[in-house]
Amino acid sequence: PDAPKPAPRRTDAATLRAEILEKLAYTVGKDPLVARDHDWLAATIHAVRDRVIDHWMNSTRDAYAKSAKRVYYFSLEFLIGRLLRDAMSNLGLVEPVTQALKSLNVDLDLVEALEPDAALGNGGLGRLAACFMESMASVDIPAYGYGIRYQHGLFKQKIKDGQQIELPEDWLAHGNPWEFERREAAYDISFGGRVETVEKDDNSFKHTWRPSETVQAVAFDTPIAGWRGKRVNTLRLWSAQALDPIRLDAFNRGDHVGALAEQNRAETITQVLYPSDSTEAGQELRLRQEYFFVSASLQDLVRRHLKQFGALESLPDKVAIQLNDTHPAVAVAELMRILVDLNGLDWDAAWALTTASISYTNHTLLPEALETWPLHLFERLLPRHMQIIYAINAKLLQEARARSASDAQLASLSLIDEHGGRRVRMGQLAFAGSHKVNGVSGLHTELMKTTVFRDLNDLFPDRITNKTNGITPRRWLFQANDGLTRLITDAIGDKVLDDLDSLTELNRFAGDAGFQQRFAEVKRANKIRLAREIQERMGLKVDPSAMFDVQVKRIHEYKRQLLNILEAISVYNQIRSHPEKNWVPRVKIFGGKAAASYWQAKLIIRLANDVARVVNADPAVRGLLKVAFIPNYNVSLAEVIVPAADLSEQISTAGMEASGTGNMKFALNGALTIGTLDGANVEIRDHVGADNIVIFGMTAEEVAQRRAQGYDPRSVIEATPELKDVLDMMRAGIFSPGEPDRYKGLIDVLYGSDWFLVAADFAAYTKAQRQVDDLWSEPQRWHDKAIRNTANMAWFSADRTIRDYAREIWTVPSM
Ligand code: DL6
Repeated sequence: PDAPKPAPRRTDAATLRAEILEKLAYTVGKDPLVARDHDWLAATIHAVRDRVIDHWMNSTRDAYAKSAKRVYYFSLEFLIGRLLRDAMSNLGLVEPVTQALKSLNVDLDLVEALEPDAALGNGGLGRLAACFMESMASVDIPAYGYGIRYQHGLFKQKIKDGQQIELPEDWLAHGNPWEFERREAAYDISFGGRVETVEKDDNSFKHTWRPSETVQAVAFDTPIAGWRGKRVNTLRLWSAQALDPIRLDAFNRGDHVGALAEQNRAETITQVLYPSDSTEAGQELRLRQEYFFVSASLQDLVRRHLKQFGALESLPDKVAIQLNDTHPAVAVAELMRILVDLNGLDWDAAWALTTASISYTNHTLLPEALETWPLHLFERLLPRHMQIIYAINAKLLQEARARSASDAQLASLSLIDEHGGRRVRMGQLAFAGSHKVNGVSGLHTELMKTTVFRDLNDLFPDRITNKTNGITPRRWLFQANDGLTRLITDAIGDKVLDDLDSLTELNRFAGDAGFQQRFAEVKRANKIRLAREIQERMGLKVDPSAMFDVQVKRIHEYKRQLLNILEAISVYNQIRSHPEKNWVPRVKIFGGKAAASYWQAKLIIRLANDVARVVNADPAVRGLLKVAFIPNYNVSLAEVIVPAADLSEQISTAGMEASGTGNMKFALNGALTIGTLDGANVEIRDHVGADNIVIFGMTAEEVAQRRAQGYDPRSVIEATPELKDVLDMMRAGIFSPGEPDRYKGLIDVLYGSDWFLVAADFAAYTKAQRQVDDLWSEPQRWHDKAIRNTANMAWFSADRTIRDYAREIWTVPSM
């Protein structure tokens, strides 16, 4: 702590120019005369990175010197996207770096577009983790993110003949200048084998795990800079390596392939991200990934704690472990193993420390996404953990019995599912091992209490708490929407950059004609940028004066992209049959990936593309309706799409979207939402005002009732001629010439069960869309509402969310 601090580096353009040139020569090894854009990118990142590192070291020292409590965010996914703009913006370097590069005839915009997206996540859950990392640094909480350094992130999506093709992603192909390998921070991670139990003198038992297989977890650290560089935290990602990278004995015997086999087997663990989102990924490899990163992270934080504080009894005073979903839930058993087996604590003391340190966030109620593992698999891979889970379960059931739980209640809260094949329930394990369990929106949290965790909630009524999600305004407003940010700071001053709550002052300008015009100009410029992107990527021309109506997110039946497409087809029919009407020109923009094995979702992508082909080519439409499915939706593309949207589609079946965070990004950037009362849409309505959002459809309660009553979609479809016409067209092969059965799978499900109530909400949705058309036809009213959306979204800053976690779950101070 007493070591000298590095002198702060200068941040003027001339200094940065000289440093970029130096990095180009001595780090990248290139002469500026022959340097290519990739080389300039690497040189720029290295120059910026030096400044990040100064803050990083100060932050790390500061946490140590203050003996601060640290937050450890355990997540199997971090969907971070690009880091250069984030780091420059948070450190106030955008202007000088732009100037420095300009003086070298290099265009920053061109160069930064070459940085690969770090796509170590699937969707909302992973992006939330990334926003939280930035926010924790911004509100000055010492924190580590712990996850996996996947060699290959989320697949690249290509659309070929209208269909999704998955291609491998290779973000590390050109190296990663942001990361630091820490060979010294490596841990052994074991699997398999058996447990030896011996009775000790005091009649207690000592359990020793004799694993059959061990690999090494090696740390790679990435600094994550908070706003104004106040704090820089560490994202520590683990990579798997064989203990003995090349077994020399085998190698010397000439068995070169055999010698590498062990290495390959070990490295497989961190090879790829599971491309599943809200769907089951039940593979042994997935469980290995989960245990691998959890064990490495716990060993790491326990080592750090012991080194600094000497004893484990103070663990919960200095350590808060947040489990992002159930993926890291095995942490409960692993921490118990570390405390009891490796450090000799007695069970009850260890349990008290474990539950006081750990807390868990639930992100879904979809039954197929609630993780369970076949008992035999769990036992084979983690035999000691299985014993620990049995012991935890025995105590839990004992406690429940003592409070006269019924057999049905015991069965529901047990960590072991006894229906069919026996399985370990990770949600119940995470719940039992945590002092707080949170949902991610008000509605979702209430539903947790009445559905999956009803019986555990009865037993521990103070445990469930709500922490509505948030997004970082730095990436999603300041960086992504420079034009709007300038307009806002011109109107209400720069203070908004540090105090987002002051955005509410914009309400004063909502009706101001001059402000509305400038607001509309910013939106138009963003739409022109997106139109250019669409033209370049897809060769499709779209008109920036038309309404940009956007639904971008993972493709899932519950998110109901299908409802949106069916409505678009219905509008197409009406434009053709009533050309005389005053149709509002719209561009329907879709984007999102489907899990590779999720056939219905892939069919929905195909339908969107087929409909686009027909509608876009039909002269009778006269350009009034265009449909664009933009391939390979990712964080960087979202940064271009979100600021350009007029209308944000958040139309999930009520009760099924835990929160949503895209909904927040769009509203903050001045899009109006058309949505159901689901997830955080409910709170968005409360904040922006019911007049400034278009809500339609069944509530979560009505959905539950309707399903309970026995819903008959066929009768609904038959009573809704516009919908029936659309389905008849699909059946006739209008969108799939020569292959009328292509969409049979979608149509049959709609007629047969329609679990997601597409048909039931169709009429309400079309009505709401016409309401949107009417509003669009009155630009002043539209702009007024759009401005009020931006003005009232500050509450959805991830800084607010993180402060809530800090105060109510982690008990750490925040700024
Ligand atoms: O909490 C982040 C995000 C929510 O905004 C989405 O509503 C929710 O669907 C998503 N959940 C998952 C769960 N997947 N699994 N397991 O991605 O979390």
